[in-house]
Amino acid sequence: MKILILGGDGYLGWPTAMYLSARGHSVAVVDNLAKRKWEAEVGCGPLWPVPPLHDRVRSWNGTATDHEIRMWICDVAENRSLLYKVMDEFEPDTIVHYAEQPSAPYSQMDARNCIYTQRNNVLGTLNVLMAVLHQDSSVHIVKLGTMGEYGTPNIDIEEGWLDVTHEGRTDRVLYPKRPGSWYHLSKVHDSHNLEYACRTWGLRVTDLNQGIVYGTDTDETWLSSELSTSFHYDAIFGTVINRFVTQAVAGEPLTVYGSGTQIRGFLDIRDTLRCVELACENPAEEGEFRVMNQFTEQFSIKEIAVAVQCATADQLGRTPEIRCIPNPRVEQEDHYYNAKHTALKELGLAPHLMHSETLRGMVERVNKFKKVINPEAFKPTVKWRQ
Ligand code: USQ
Repeated sequence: MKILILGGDGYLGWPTAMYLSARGHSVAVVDNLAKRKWEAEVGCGPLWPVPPLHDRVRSWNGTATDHEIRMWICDVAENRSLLYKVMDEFEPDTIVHYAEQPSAPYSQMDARNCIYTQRNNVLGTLNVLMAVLHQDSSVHIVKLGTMGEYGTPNIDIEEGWLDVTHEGRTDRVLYPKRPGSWYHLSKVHDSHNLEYACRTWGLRVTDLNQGIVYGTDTDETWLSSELSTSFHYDAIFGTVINRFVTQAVAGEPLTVYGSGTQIRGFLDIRDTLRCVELACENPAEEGEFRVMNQFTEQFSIKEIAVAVQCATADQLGRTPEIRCIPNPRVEQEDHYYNAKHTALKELGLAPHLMHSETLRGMVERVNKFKKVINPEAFKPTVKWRQ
């Protein structure tokens, strides 16, 4: 299958490209290298060096393997005509769309970042829809959405759709969304635009509402340090488990926001790749807007902190402190949470669950870079109410 990966320089985009390439798919990546600019803007960077995309592609194509990944530098949100050219030249069967600003705190920093995030994400996705319509409307779009689109409703979370009975009549509607940041809202807008395009133009779309990803490596990143993917631990781009592991290694307190009773869905980075593969290999029907909730387990933030604390004690022989700090975000801390997530398992996902061995492996890997950890980067500086 020919798979075009938009956002191929990112934490997930790059390992996805290698994973699918290694399994015999013809893969091309597109990126505008914006993540590296955002990092420079907020003064943070990945824990270990991440070679430029050109070098990683060269390394994958030349020295590391027999496979070839093609590459285009293109801003999906700003350069629709170049995206059309890429589509005409590569003629993908499937597009995997990761090319979005992925950070909730970044989107909450100020007016500029709020508007930039929504503009970049919403317009980028619209351009992808137009590019498919321009080239071949049977191309399957696999779009990375987020579990945060749903928020924390007081009813079970379904996989994208809800059967509603009202005043004696029933209908199947998009599940109501109540997200908690400008970033998460941008993905809600994407979902609505995608569903409309399926209904109106007969496009085929899979929206993968992904939970919080953790992990440092995949089978392909282990092949060579030149194939590494980025690992962030700062308060803007670092996700909670990756941050807690780095804080624990640095001997700093684990920063639980608020009571830590808020519950989220999580998954191992290796499962992200498998889920995307399953979505590509089992495309949505013509005109179908298919939604799958992409996470494997749900935990409270406090449970995560305790698991990282135990793994650190086992691995390094010392117990990090867990510290509840005032929550910089506006989010429910005590709430009901039961999110369905059976669709990907039914397609064949066999999850890597969050065993202590996985966390110990992360601690071991991060510990090799202990000296370059910048503790200043742990402090949450973005406050939702300001
Ligand atoms: N949290 C802490 N301490 C920290 C960092 C975070 O307690 O030091 C808490 C937050 O308050 C929040 C939870 O951990 O309740 C998750 O925060 P996060 O920064 O790990 O994740 P989030 O902002 O929700 O966004 C991340 C990714 C995003 C993806 C999303 C999936 O950055 O791209 O869409 O996870 S989900 O959260 O399921 O929507």
